[in-house]
Amino acid sequence: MNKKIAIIGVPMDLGQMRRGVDMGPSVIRYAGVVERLEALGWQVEDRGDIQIGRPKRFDVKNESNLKDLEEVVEANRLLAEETAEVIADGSFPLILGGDHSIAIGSLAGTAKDKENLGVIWYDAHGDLNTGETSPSGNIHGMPLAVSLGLGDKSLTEIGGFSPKVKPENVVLIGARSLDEGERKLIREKGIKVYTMHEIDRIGMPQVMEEASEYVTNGTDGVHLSLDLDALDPSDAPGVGTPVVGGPTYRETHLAMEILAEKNIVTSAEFVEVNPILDMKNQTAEAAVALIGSLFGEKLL
Ligand code: 6HN
Ligand code: MN
Ligand code: MN
Ligand code: MN
Repeated sequence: MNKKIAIIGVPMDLGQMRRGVDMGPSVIRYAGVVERLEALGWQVEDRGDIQIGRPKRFDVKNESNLKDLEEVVEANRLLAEETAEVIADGSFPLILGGDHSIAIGSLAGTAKDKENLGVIWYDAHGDLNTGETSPSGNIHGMPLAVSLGLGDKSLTEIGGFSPKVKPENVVLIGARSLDEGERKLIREKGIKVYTMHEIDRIGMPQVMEEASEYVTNGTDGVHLSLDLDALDPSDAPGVGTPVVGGPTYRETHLAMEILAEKNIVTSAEFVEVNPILDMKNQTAEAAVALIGSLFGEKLL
């Protein structure tokens, strides 16, 4: 294996209300992500963290219902550049959050020069709100909509082009908390979703087979966006917006192993780990184990 992984930390906590998720990149490093990947034979370059501006007052909404918009835009602009640079350098970008608003920048960087980027959105939520539909004004509930070209221009225009992804190239897995505006958008755009209902019915192996087939059909790369709140909170308590009834640690592990076998993922991010809400770094350790599986770790 001669491929290189470049780690980019994004200590972002302004896309939501619970401080502490900015420590996500640190605790994932502390849980041994670099060592884990090196043990698998990967060449790893840790590029450190993206600089995040500090607002004078937190969580202040602008007239478009977007909290801390300026700082979120600026950080995502930097992340988009860094991600594109890593890809141009021939490395696999592995982005560590931070809250999920950072997917705006990682997708802007990843989708540059890709006409048809496939996206796997593994999350309890849809992250398909805009300022108009969001119940919270939290930008971490909006990154997938932004990447589809919907929402405030200062967000959709990051990277200088929009949209980053097409609805027919996106698949959601693990959804169990969707706002009314998000359901409407899913129906309108015909977005493929494996909610917990489908996972319960057909099982994770079948979901991953179908989803992998779906996102590779006619695409030129696949980005995995994994929100740790996708997992059941009993297995990943350290997240800001937990929702009961998610896939287990084992099921998610299996999902990563199937992706590794298929060798389809070309960029990834692991987001929403908040050590203040965690139990003895359990969620960060889960993230590292899942990253190990995604990059080819096997039990035997
Ligand atoms: N996440 N749908 C809710 C909102 O405020 O828009 C929750 C979003 C959660 C976002 O977990 O990345
Ligand atoms: Mn979520
Ligand atoms: Mn999310
Ligand atoms: Mn494993």
